[in-house]
Amino acid sequence: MRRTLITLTLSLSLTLFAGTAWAGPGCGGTSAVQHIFDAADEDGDGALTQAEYEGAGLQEFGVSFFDSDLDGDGVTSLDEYQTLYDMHHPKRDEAEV
Ligand SMILES: [Ca+2]
Ligand SMILES: [Ca+2]
Repeated sequence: MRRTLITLTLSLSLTLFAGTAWAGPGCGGTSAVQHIFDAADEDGDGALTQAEYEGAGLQEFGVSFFDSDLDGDGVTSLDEYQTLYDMHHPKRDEAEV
């Protein structure tokens, strides 16, 4: 039940977010999110399996693997992780992260 609510909320956020996100500052560089994601993505396929996600301890930031997989395809993509990250880290200088 809770997951459904989160997924709906994230879907709405993602829709609003998609139009402006990629024009913002930090575009073109390696962001903190990308860095975290790449470190967790052990096989480098651009998606985190549950084993990779939990192996990197990402659930300790407060979002379980199942909540991070927004579209339910069984892996967490960088876009999904970025969306979650932005929700939990309201806009501020990425250099502080
Ligand atoms: Ca992977
Ligand atoms: Ca997914």
